[in-house]
Order: sequence, then C-alpha cells, then structure tokens
Amino acid sequence: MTTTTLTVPDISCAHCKQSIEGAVSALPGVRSVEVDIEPKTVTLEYDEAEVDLGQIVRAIEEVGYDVPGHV
Ligand SMILES: [Cu+2]
Repeated sequence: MTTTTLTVPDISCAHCKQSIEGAVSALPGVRSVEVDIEPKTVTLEYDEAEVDLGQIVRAIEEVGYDVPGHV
C-alpha cells in the first residue's frame, strides 16, 4: 500500500472536494482519498499493483484540476 499527498492549487470549495474524491475513489485500487480544501491537498492511499499515480492524476485532471509537477 502506498500513501501519497498531491497538491492541487485549484481546490477552493466543497464542490471541488466532492468531485475529486468522487473521481479518485471510483478508480480500482484506491483505498482512501481525502481532499483538504485548506491547504489544497489530496491525500491518497492506493495499491500500486492495481493503479498507478499517473492514472490517479489523470482522474483528477479529467474533472478539471491541474496537478502541477505531474504530467
Ligand atoms: Cu470548488
């Protein structure tokens, strides 16, 4: 199990929290996802055998949020 925290500067409100948590938790292999509106972070726990960080970053980008430093 891998735990990581991403910084997503465009997170600003409960709607952002809800859409990111919804998109990321739908991925297989993601055990937990928690968005903190302040300080704009996404804390993840996931199984690297089932999902990689790139897929998680893409899921966040697909709902409209850039993840700087991760392409
Ligand atoms: Cu928002």
